[in-house]
Amino acid sequence: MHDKAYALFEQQQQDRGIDLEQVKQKLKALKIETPSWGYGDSGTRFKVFQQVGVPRNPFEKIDDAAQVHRLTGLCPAVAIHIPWDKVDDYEKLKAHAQAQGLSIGAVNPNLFQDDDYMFGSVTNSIPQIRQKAINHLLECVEIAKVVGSNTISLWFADGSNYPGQVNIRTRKRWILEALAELYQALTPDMRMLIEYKFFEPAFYHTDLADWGMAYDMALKLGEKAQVLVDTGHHAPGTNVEHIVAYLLDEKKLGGFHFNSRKYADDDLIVGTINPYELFLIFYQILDAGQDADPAVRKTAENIAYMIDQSHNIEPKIPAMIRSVLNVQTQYAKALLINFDEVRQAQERQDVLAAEHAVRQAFEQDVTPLLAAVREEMGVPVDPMQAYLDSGYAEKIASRGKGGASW
Ligand code: LRH
Ligand code: MN
Ligand code: MN
Repeated sequence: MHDKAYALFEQQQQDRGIDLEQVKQKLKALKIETPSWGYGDSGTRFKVFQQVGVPRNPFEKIDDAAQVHRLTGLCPAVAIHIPWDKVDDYEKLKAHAQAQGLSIGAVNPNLFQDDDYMFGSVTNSIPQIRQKAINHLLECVEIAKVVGSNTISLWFADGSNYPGQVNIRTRKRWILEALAELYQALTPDMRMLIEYKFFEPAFYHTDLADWGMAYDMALKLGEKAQVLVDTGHHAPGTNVEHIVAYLLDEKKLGGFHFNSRKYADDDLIVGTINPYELFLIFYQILDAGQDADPAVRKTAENIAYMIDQSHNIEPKIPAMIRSVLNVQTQYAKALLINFDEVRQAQERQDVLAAEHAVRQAFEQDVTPLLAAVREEMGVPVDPMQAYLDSGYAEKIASRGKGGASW
């Protein structure tokens, strides 16, 4: 059945001028990091529902991430958040991951859940609190060294609720000062990713509110600082793929936090609300991957793809599997764009033909392609069904309720 469907698909793509071997190679190289916090209990400000089988500690979060990787072949790294994933022995955490074929990915400092940070962390007007926040950033570099991670992923909740509450320019300087100290502490193979968000938890101003502010910081800091685009961190209507293209061209796009949003920073399963946006993001990345400038191509190849989602009512592991499969699907579709056709239409200024060339790839059914790729990768053709059949959910039920939550 697969063979027949694949043979037809192969013929169709050949007729469209697509090199399927190259497409398959790229699909096999796709890596998506999952977040440790996506396996724990989380919710909204109204309620955190406790689910059965939720990991009780960072080691069990890694076990669940390993299960996602075993079934999808897509997720060999797991991001950690400190202190949510604070342990006494980080060597042990690294070894625990390695024993299951995983590595520890981005280390995320947490500067938003300590009482001291009520009025800001690195932007607090009290110097001792700013220092405490900087010390935490430096501590995360040390943790990254021990767990073998080369990425520090930063997001600051700092902001204010009312006009006049703070001095925006002074805080801008403090945030750069803190980032510069962190930058100095990075080892040569490390990079720092600066994530922006326009609101929440602060509702009047956020110190790093948009890609321009994050870019400005990254530019001032140097090559090892890049911007992280969390797809949920934009005002409705924002053209995220334009931001992606701009940052790629400036060699400043470092990573993504993929998730879906309908209204705000909803952190829903990736690709469930606007899969076309995800496809168009990959279109920009693949286009930059063919740029004449090798530095742009290198930037496109070094993007850290990460999931950042929280589950309130969803079962955690299937929700994560759904997300990574949706990323894989949209990436596969973007790989089917005939870029020569797009370019030629652009040169002719043929608006409709250019749009058609892009959309046509989105409309392809990639099921046979993904089945073939999964078979060749030695993972189940239907990872979700394989999870449901695996007995893993029944096994972890013995953890009971009341696991880790943020
Ligand atoms: C902030 C954010 C950031 C945090 C994560 C838990 O909204 O996207 O990446 O680290 O959520
Ligand atoms: Mn994020
Ligand atoms: Mn977020």
